[in-house]
Formats: sequence, structure tokens, C-alpha cells
Amino acid sequence: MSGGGYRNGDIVSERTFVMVKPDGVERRLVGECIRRFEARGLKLVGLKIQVIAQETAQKHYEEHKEKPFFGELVNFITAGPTVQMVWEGTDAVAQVRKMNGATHCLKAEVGTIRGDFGLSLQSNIIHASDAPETAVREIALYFAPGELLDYTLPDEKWLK
Ligand code: FUP
Repeated sequence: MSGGGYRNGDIVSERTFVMVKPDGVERRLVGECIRRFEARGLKLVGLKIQVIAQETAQKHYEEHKEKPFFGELVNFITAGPTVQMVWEGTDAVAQVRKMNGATHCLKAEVGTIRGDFGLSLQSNIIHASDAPETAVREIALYFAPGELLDYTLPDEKWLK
């Protein structure tokens, strides 16, 4: 299946890109993030850990390149190990955005990852694609097609 997903009636199965940022990795929150996405019913189809290159970070945050916080953001995201993931499922992009919470942890609802574990704007633990088109671009930035798996889980019929 492509990164953009497919439509089956009103059901949209799609893939989204998620990254646990250096603060999330250093605070040992990788397992907690994975646990939440699995519990929700999403399927992990790609996973890696790496310190991302400055150039990759600049491409990732291209939309912010004119913003005053751009340099600091690139330095932050490249400062330590990060975990890249691709999650697949019904409305995966919107589901994960909702589970992550608002960008500033102060504004994120309690019950979301940012609302439960963060206090900061920059150090907000986790990133996720904001739209299916963004997901396609971000997945391609971090994963080769052969690094993503197509497989079926036995409970999928309950998660559409
Ligand atoms: P999000 O879609 O929630 O990742 O948020 P944005 O694309 O608006 O921002 C990307 C990252 O830039 C955020 F995770 C935090 C950081 N940021 C700042 O450091 N300062 C700002 O004023 C705005 C965003």
C-alpha cells in the first residue's frame, strides 16, 4: 500500500510518520509511545533509531525555514538519538495527531502524550505528520520502500 492510503467506503487506511524526539528518547518514553499506538489499534510497519543529519532535519522542517526558531529547532532535533516509525491504520494521521496533543505541551490535553509527559514547546517529545500528503513526504525522507512491511494482524477486522 502507498503512503497516502486507500478509500474503502468511508474507511481510510493510511500510513503516518512518527518520530520520538531526542528529549523523548533521553526520558525513556519510546516504549510508552509505542504502547499507546499499539493499544489504539495501529500497526507498526517501519522502525529505526538514528541521530539525524542536519540536512535531513532542514528538509524535515522546511516549512519553518524562515521562522526565527528554525536554527534552534534543527539543533535540537539533531542533538541526540531519535526514533522513526511508520504506523498504519484507519485514519492513522488524524488518530496519531490527536494522541500526541497540541504542539505546546501546556496546551495539550491531559491524556495525550505531550499533555501527560511534557512542559515545553520545543521539547514536546514526539512528532507526527499533519496530513496524508505530509506523511508521504516524511516517510520517504526517512525510509526506503523496502524498509516498510506489508503484513496483516488478526484483529484488523475490528479496527476499520
Ligand atoms: P507540530 O505540527 O505539532 O509538530 O508543530 P509545528 O510544525 O508547528 O512545529 C514544529 C516544531 O517546532 C514543534 F514541535 C515545536 C517547534 N516550535 C518551536 O520550537 N517554536 C515555535 O514557536 C513553534 C514551534
